[in-house]
Amino acid sequence: MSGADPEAVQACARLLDNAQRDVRDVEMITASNPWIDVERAYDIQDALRTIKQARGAHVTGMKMGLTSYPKMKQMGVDTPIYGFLTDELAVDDGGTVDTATLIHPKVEAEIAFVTARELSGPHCDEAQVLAATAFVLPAIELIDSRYRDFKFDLPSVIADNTSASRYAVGSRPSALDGLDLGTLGVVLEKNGQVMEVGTGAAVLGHPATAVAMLVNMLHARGQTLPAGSLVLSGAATAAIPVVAGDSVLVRADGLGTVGFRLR
Ligand code: OOG
Ligand code: MG
Repeated sequence: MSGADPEAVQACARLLDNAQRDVRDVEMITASNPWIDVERAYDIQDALRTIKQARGAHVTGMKMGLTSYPKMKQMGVDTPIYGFLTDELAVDDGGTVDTATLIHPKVEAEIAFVTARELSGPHCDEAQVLAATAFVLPAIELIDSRYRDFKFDLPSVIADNTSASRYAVGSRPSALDGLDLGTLGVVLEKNGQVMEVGTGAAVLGHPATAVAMLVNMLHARGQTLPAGSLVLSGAATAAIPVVAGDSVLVRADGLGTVGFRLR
């Protein structure tokens, strides 16, 4: 944490953790903390992870964000970012999410990877990711920025663990043989209606490229992606708002479906 006051980093992490637990939005964190650049923002995210682990949460994997043109355009931020996933965020395929625990949820369609081997940077590429992939799954990410009106700049959203809130993956793993993730189509439905359509190509040209970018970004912070990691490669569609009573479903070509309901 060179260059930043460790206590200030801790205080920011606690503020964001409390906002999530209290289901209360807060002002974008850089507004009152102009010292937070991208590096300091990842320091805050690391501190947030430590706080959650100390409370008993287990890290289940990682997520990439803002890897797709629909999302960059929607959020007005144009650099990919990463966050972490914990068991507390996991929702069963076919399960239910309680909106009383959420501020202003949105859902997006993603492709998830599960790795069989450790991956490390700095030169990880799409081929290495594909060779290390055990299987892929269709995924829904539910994002819920802790910031008022979902408005943030790049350091703020990184500090807030890239809006991570819930995720669900499909129940049927698919091997990569015979799949072209670069052209695969994904459909996001709400209450039986198609809301957004996308393709793997929307995610940096190929979702494995997003995983490789994650590995190289982790390397820059002295970390690797352990074997057995689940990685959400980033939304292939824009995100859509959801409220209690909605049900959402993602269909991905050749990968099957995943869905849940909000109450
Ligand atoms: C940031 C998280 C973006 C994705 O898949 O692009 C993200 C946000 O839009 O709130 O998870
Ligand atoms: Mg996402």
